Amino acid sequence: MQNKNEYFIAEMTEIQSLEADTIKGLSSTHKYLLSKYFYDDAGSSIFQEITRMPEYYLTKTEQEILETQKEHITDSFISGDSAIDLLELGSGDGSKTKIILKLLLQKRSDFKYIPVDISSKANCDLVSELSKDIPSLKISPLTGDFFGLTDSGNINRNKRKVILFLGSNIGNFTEPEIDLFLTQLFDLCRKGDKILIGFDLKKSPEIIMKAYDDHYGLTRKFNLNHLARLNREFGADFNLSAFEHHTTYNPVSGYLKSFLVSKEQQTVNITSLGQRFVFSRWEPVFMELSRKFDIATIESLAFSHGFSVIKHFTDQKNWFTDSLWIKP
Ligand code: SAH
Ligand code: AVI
Repeated sequence: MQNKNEYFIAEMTEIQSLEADTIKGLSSTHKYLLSKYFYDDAGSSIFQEITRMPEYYLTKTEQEILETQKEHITDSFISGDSAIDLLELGSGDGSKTKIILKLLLQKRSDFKYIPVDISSKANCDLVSELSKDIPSLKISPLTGDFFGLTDSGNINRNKRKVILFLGSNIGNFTEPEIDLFLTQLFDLCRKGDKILIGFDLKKSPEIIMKAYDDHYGLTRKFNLNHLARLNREFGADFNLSAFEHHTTYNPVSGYLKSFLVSKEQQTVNITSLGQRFVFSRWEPVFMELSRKFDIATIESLAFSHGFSVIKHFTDQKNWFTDSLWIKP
């Protein structure tokens, strides 16, 4: 039975859209898979391991920003008298968000936290963690693709809102996806609503490469888990050792791209989809974009989508920014 807190894009369950997107991506001239499907149960725990690697500076850096500037950030959320819905898109384990939630709750008790994530395990774990750690928090999780949120009828449009999109999740979007996402956010917001978006900033390519091409093999495992998921869920016969993980960074565009490259000519059968796909030797499959930004680009994204920038909360090294926008 469908859980009332689950919503789907275009009437499709996650598994139906995984099926359609897999066939589309692997049939394309330049093969690709979508990174939003990285986060099954196994993928969500590999991601948590990634966030604990010293080289994956993003989590620690954003944590520093939230810790050191939490007073200012929470004050800016509660200006005015109305109760707020605090929505977090792609909340994951919410570990950094807790910093904000705890302080916000001390300042105002009349807000509801609505974590939205495609992974139902991530949501379940988050709810049980938060109910132990912050028992008085009102929490109302939603499971599904945040791109379907505006049409899902799950959001109270009359309520004042603050929307969090942390962790540089926005870096995983293509330019058209950023456009669609920001257009949907603008539509979801009322005048005066605010959004806080985490952007990973351009920095030394060496530092960026180390975060995504780690010597523990965790990012490789994270990418290969997508193929393992297709083996588990659709009876595919991907031989994981026949693929090599490869990462590139372009300091001009700020595009960090991850690929799995087929080490040999091979045919993969996806039994329950009735599909077979041929991979040439050294044929790449594009797996994920993790884009890095600069402040000028962030400001132009805000303005071109109708938002005004209130402030960029940055860390000491200027490696990351949580950028606060308002719908004027
Ligand atoms: N915000 C957290 C987690 C980042 S990992 C942090 O900063 O650490 C990205 C999270 O977004 C995962 O939990 C994943 O399941 C979720 N996610 C990715 N694509 C999504 C989509 N299209 N809709 C909803 N959730 C998504
Ligand atoms: C969730 N997202 C912002 C991560 C990132 O940095 O792009 C996912 C990730 N991919 C590899 N390592 C971490």
